[in-house]
Amino acid sequence: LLIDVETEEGITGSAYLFGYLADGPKYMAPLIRGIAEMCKGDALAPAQLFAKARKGLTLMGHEGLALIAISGFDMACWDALAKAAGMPLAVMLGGEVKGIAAYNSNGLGLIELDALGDEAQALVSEGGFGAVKLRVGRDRLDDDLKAFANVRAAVGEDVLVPVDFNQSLDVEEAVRRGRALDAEDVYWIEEPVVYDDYAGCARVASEVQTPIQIGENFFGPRDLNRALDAGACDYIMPDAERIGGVTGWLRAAAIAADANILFSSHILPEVSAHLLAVTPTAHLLEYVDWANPILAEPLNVENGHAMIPNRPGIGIAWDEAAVAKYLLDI
Ligand code: SMN
Ligand code: MG
Repeated sequence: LLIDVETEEGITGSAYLFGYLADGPKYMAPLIRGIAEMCKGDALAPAQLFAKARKGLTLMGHEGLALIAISGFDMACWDALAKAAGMPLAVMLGGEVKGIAAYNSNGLGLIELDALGDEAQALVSEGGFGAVKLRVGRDRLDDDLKAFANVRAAVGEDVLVPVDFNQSLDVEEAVRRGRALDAEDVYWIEEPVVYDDYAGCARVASEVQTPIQIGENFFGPRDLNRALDAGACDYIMPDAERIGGVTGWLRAAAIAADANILFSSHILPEVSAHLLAVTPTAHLLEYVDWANPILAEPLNVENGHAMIPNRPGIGIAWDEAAVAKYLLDI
């Protein structure tokens, strides 16, 4: 879902949200239009607009879809502000334009076991990545182990290989599979159980040696606090579209810095690169090329690093011909 926030001064701030479901953008668009209506004529002060939008929706609950919409609006507002200042967002936030260490997350889904090796090799060589993520949670533990072995054999010992269960296990099975994976060189185990079971995830984290990674489903910085209080994880990877855009991310980054916990990103690599540049415990950027078909200048990756573009704002501009081609009437 592409968002353009127009200012009276003529600067347009842009951001996009990942839709998750085929109908995802249809649920999100009316909320964003409502927020825009609420904030029309206000000063371009993102922290203030964030608070106003959140308060405006709070009687219906300010998490879930509401926070996704607020996050999208917030990112577009920050983009406009950085463009007005003539600075890349990272610079506007006190950081610098640089490369951010990344892993390639473009593939390695639940495909044929025999196809994983070739795909892993291709993912590592495009862009010189030092890390690549594998999706697991096949019907049998044995097939997860085979999947990992195939990827490891293809990429060699020096490439980091985190695995992602996408919440597919119950706590007992997560402990069983986690312990089996402890015998392998797995960089992290991501979302072993349903995203809001912090107590269950804490049991997995205490019984499994491999670091447990969660965070793409933190709805706002408070969820990060709750997860840390519960001892649910070793690493975190908030998603800019759920943590509260730029405004929410900065608050989450402060909490993570205090707790000294490594902070990666979840999808949305274009804006996440800027944000990781000012995250004290920055870890790895999740690189996906999913927005490339509609971007005039896609994010560059060099030597496994996502290169923050030296352009004002987030540095995204729509490829208008591609946008026209894919337009939905919502
Ligand atoms: C993921 C899940 C759903 C949509 C995008 C990405 C996955 C990840 O959990 O971490 O890449
Ligand atoms: Mg994940």
